[in-house]
Amino acid sequence: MRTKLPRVISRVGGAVLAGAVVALMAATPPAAQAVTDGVECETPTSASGTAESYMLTAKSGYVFTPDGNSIFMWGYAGSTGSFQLPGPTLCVTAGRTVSVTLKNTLPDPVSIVFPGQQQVTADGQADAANLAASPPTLAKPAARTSGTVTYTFVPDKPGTYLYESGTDQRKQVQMGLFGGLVVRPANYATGGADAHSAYGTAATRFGEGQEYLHILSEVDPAVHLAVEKNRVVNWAGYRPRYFMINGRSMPDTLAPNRASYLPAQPYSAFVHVQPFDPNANPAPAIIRYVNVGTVTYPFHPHGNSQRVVGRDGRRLQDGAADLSYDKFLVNVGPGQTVDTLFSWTDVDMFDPIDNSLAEFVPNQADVMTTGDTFYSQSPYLGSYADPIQGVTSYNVCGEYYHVAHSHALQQSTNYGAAMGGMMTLIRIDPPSALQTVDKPCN
Ligand SMILES: [Cu+2]
Repeated sequence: MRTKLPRVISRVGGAVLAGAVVALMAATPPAAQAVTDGVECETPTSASGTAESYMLTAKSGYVFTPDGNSIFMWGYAGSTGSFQLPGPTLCVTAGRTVSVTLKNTLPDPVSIVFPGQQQVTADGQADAANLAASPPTLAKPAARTSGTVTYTFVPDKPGTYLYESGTDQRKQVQMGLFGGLVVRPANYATGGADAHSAYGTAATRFGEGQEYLHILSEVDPAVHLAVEKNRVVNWAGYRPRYFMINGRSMPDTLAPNRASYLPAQPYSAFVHVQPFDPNANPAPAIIRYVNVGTVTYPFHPHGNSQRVVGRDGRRLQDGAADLSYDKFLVNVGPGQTVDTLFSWTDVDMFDPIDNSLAEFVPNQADVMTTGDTFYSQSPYLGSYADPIQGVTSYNVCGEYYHVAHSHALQQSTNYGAAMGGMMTLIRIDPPSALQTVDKPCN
């Protein structure tokens, strides 16, 4: 975790991104609202100690893109009944029975397939693919316009998974029929040393309120327009123009959960961490990546590496041996999930000489101090003092921001316009011991 990022990348990224980040921070100050980010779990329609049920309704709606476009989509609505992208995040517990009832209002038969789950039943029968059907399907579909089907399974392994339509997948997954499935370890809620972890182990613990899910996807608006107008889709001309995290493109990725101006895109992709603090914050954040697109997305945060602890719902281990590893850029393949732990470690705040918390001087290459940036002008994280005269200081409490984005840079665009797409910001707060009374982090 203490590996420094390659400095050249920080420099190049910082130089290119500084202007846009300044503009974005000015337009979207996180200070202005209570930040509600991170995983928001769907409320089950019923739950007991051993089972929980969900209701998903396949329906159509529209999502907004930052360049003013509005795109016709299909999606799974949750208990609110409102169309949303992606579908509700289902947070379940290993060993407990999960039932998902799918109600279809779309003009095509649709289904749900749960990759990585075993012995899934559909309406009480063993679920199975039917590739001879028209359209071919990997799971029992709900009939067009009004069908219903109930899938049941018992997740046996904690980790990050996706769910998506198993029917006519090229079309239906592109149209938006997908969501995230987080399987928690059985001891998640019961406490103990390994509680609040991704895999029920101390090495995969993460901080309270520090859980993030990034569902990565792409949109070719021509496909969506064809489906909306009931025309034949020209798949030979498939070319995605929008790239999304949680159904949003930068800068909408920064807005909080359930931002009122994104009524069908409820999930933020903003990440908010504190530096590793041996006294106050002993666990890192977890970022769970899910790729529902057609190509690999090389995703990376600036400023620090991530610790890859799981892939496809499996902890990286070999018997007792921990096979997790630090990676600056994580390639998330189509259909794959990757679990990473992330914390801010570019901090020399614990002074071993006088055994105290020291002020943190960030590396100059990490600090954008060109005279008019959002940064406070102080090289000290944790200080809000002395912005130069005439310069507005945009930050809240001495925190700063790094971008995180797809390094396939055409995926960090909105219809070709740079500084959009599959991109977000990571906010790093000063350690609590360095926060000041008059400018507390919120
Ligand atoms: Cu970058």
